[in-house]
Amino acid sequence: MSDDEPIPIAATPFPYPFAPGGRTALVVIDMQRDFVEPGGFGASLGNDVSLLHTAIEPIAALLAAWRARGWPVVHTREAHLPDLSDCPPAKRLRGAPSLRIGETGTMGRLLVRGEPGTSIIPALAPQRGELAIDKPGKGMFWATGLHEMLQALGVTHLVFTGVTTEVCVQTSMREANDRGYDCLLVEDATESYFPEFKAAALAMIAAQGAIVGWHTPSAALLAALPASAVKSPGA
Ligand code: C5J
Repeated sequence: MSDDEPIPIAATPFPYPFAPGGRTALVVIDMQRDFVEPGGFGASLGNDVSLLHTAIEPIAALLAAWRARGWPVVHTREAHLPDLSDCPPAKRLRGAPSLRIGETGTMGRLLVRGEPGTSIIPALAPQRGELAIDKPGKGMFWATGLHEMLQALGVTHLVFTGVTTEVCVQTSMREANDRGYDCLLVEDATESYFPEFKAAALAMIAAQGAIVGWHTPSAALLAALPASAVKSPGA
């Protein structure tokens, strides 16, 4: 198979045309302590953060597969400037959390750039050469310059993982679809505090002939990745 030929991956609602040769970036959305660990923003909203932990191992396996092949990886963090000038009142004042964005919790100021809580959990920490972007919104393209970075790398396809499925993952996937990327969401590598919302998001994404994109389990994706693309150590 040539480097240009798409690889069909078993997916819902029909096979996903995976683009090999480094044209598919792995996207890891917001696997930061503020959403995944006790004491962060997710917990301040009353959520059980342990519900997100099942996604960690599948994401780690996908990261290993991408890294072995030298393919592009994008990590996002939902994080605001310290003066909160990029956090509109419509976001900051919404809901009734025990602590609001910018207030200080056990992991520093919630959702503020550079604070301990906005760092990505150690099991999935970004490596040198990977894109790691702070995004002030739910979508990864809003006010980040990411589209231009991906274009410069020649990326045309995106594989999505991370949290939460129906909020930042789905928003980012919709933004990506509007920008022309073919998007695949990995079912066991994304999670929500609300299992019913995760199920609904998956259904919405693939409805009407993959109106936003496809979804598949990580096992199906990993099994289909070309072994020939694995780089020898030191290459
Ligand atoms: C939320 C996110 N749920 N990363 N952020 O506020 O999904």
